[in-house]
Amino acid sequence: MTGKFEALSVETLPKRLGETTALSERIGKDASRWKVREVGDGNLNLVFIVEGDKGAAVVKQALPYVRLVGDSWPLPLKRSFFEYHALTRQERRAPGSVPAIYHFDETQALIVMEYLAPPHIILRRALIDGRELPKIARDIGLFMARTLFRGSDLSMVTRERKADLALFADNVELCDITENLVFSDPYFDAEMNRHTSPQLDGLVAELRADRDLKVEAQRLKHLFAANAETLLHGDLHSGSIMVTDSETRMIDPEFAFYGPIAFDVGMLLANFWMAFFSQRGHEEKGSRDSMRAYLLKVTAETWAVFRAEFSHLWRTERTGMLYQKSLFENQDDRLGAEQALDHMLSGIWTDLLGFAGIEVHRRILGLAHNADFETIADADLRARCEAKALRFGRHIAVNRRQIHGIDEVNTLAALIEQENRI
Ligand code: SR1
Ligand code: MG
Repeated sequence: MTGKFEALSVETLPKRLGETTALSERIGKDASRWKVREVGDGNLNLVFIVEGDKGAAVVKQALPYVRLVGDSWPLPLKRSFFEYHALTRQERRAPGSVPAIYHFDETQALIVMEYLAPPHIILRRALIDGRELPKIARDIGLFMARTLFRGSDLSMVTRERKADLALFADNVELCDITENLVFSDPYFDAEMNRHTSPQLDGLVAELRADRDLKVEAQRLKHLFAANAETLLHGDLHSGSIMVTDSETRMIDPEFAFYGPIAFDVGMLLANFWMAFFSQRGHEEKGSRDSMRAYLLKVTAETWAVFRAEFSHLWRTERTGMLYQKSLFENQDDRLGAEQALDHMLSGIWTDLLGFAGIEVHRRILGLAHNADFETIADADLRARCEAKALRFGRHIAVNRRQIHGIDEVNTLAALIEQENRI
């Protein structure tokens, strides 16, 4: 396809993409027989599943505005360019962890990619359903360690990393969404905010008047904006991951940019903790005790896998200009390298707690809520779950420098979850 950008529709897609060989060779050449469904349920884009005689593929197209809000909020099409380039780098750095890419059309802002057929399901949906997936901690922990290590100056040729940093620095508008929606809006009466009201009104007022919390949120925003450490996924929540019992794939990295390693890890763990706090709202068919225990185990295991793989890469692939081996191993100073690694991991730990706390807040107080809580129909019950998550988020964000291990965080989460107050 060439020419001016035009949004696809179920009706126009076969005609417009019928000549795209990367698609037709894969799913079947007779476009008149293609079956097309629009399945996008995210906040930003169109997503089509196209099935032909031979197979199926996904066509994802950016719209020139935020789908969730409408054309009153313009958003550049170039996010599709960043998503494409992030996916190709993630595939290189963590093979098999993202959908295969078949075709990219920059003008039409569309990516044709592998269809992850059922039983693939969005991870968030699976967690709401109470499914205990056996592989997610390991797969996501490895994905984060590999992409975040290999996209940094610990690994890359610094000239290449700087060129890449310049490329992704143009993803300004999507960073702007995060900068405002995640780090600032939840803490004042921003126009697009909403929360479960009136149940949470008192707590929301308390959080907005909480000076320590606001200062911490801004310190984290500063870190997010100023610490261009690695190529992030940028939006690694449980809605950006597709799973089966045996497979895990990360999708939707359109928010990709160079930022702090701890951001991806913190956002991801926050989504597990939110799933944990929301379980009380999904007990119509029986207790979720086992699911709660599973979710805390997943956070601990994800962090352990991340640490172990990051440490392994540190020892075996540290070829970049940071902490170079000539200063340590090559002088027979392995301990020095280990000391620097400990220092780095403890910095990531402290910061991820901050990012996680803030992510919890924005999903309950800001514009973009998540289905874990939103699908709890009883507003009083939902508010009780959300209030616990908000208190937990505040604690880990503000006290992050005094919290030294994941067990401590999970003990706190379990205690707060047992509390009986709004
Ligand atoms: C207006 S976009 C709102 C949110 O959706 C995306 O998934 C990101 O998380 C963003 O913050
Ligand atoms: Mg997304």
